[in-house]
Amino acid sequence: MSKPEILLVGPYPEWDLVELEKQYVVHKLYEATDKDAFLSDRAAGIRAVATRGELGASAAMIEKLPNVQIVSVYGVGYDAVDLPACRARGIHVTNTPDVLTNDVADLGIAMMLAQSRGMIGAERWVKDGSWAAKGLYPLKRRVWGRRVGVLGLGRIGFEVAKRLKGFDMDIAYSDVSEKPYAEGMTYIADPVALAERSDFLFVTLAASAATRHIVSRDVITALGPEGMLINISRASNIDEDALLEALENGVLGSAALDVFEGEPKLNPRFLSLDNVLLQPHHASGTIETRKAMGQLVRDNLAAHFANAPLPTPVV
Ligand code: 8YV
Repeated sequence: MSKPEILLVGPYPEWDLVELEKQYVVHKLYEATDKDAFLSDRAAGIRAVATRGELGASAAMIEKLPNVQIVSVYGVGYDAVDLPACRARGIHVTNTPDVLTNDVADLGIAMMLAQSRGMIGAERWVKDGSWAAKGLYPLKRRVWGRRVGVLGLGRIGFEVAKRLKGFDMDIAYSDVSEKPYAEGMTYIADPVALAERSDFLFVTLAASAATRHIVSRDVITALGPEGMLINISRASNIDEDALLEALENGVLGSAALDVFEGEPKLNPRFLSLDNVLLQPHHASGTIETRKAMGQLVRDNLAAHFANAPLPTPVV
């Protein structure tokens, strides 16, 4: 039997590519200079799309692929996949939940600690000789015992909160409803009220049209000049213009961000701020997790082509 043809939207690690190429003819969209011509030449044969969380699959792309049956996302977030376009054509969509939850939560905590204790600047202080020349590093802010808000108590938010308990923090959360598993945490429905009582605010909710700019100018202002915003979800959850303005004017104390509008070409205003910790969207970026994500992408594709139930369907 001939191998099914799949479209790979962005690069995967070599170990995944090797495995995919054993089962499928893989068309690498990211290598094409003229993407439209590349798609039109191959469109008829393509039966599956393998993409990444931040790359997704647009309505325009899906429209160009008349025989596509499944979009398999390497990532938990599928906000960049046009779900209505997929639903309209009966195209399945799968993602990679659970396998990345703990690593994403770990990076969020690391970002909070690194930023609050000024670890990046502290390393520079050692390496550039400031320690010897100037003496002690400026004092920074404590983490343990302080007030923290978690916006979105889903799988990742819950794992963040679990870790925060280890720092004896006073935890509140906001979500569409109170969660029965939120033991020892205060429920505050309104994100502005949540920000008002928080020293640190984690953004951990799945992005959708409904959550766009949920971290509004008002939320950012409520977090205040001593507050820190930590985003390990999607940039679209935050009003980025309001965030930049607040960071530049001291309306917000600081931010630790793994995701940006237009990434990887983020707004250059971020680069000149000294109250931000910037990360290259790598919260799920461990070898262990990425291998599990790649396996789950392949498991979903294999199940689809075997007419078996999909392990992690979204649609
Ligand atoms: C990316 C993510 O998919 O899980 C998500 O939603 O955004 C990430 O895990 C990952 O960076 C691979 O591109």
